[in-house]
Amino acid sequence: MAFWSSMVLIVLAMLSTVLTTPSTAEERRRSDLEFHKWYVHIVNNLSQGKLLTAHCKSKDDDLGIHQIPVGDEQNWSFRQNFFETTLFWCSLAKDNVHADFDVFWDDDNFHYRCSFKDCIWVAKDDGIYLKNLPEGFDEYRHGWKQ
Ligand SMILES: *[C@@H]1O[C@H](CO)[C@@H](O)[C@H](O)[C@H]1NC(C)=O
Ligand SMILES: CC(=O)N[C@H]1CO[C@H](CO)[C@@H](O)[C@@H]1O
Repeated sequence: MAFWSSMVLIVLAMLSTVLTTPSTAEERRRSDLEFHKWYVHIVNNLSQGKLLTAHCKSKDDDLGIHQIPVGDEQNWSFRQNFFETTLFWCSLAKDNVHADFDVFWDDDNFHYRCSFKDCIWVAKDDGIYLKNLPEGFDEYRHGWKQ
């Protein structure tokens, strides 16, 4: 009886170790990233000298309206805050079309594309691309809307 109850306790102790280890690894990853500095870039790669109008915001900051000439960019940096999930979004416009989308959020697949530092959004004639920095190509992400 005592033998079986101690076996049960040992098994439970082992299980709880197995179940809690990933969460401490996750916490460690989060504290590594907590004071991590990120850059977001909005690049105008439109043809024919078209101006790109960008209006980007977070919950706390309105970065204002920027007119970005071809070949130029708007960029800003910030430190990620894991206690209030950091999120930026933009409204981009050219001619009579626009695209509204998130430009920074908390997601490993997204952070990977930024090489954990530079999230580069490129406006082209056919839509908005996100640079996949580690793999070296531009991924089509959003179309222009009327
Ligand atoms: C940020 O944008 C400016 C143009 O507004 C550019 O001159 C500068 O090189 C950019 N910085 C980075 C780190 O890309
Ligand atoms: C940042 C970026 O993607 N720049 C490209 C803009 O388009 C020209 C060709 O039209 C490319 O050479 C640049 O690399």
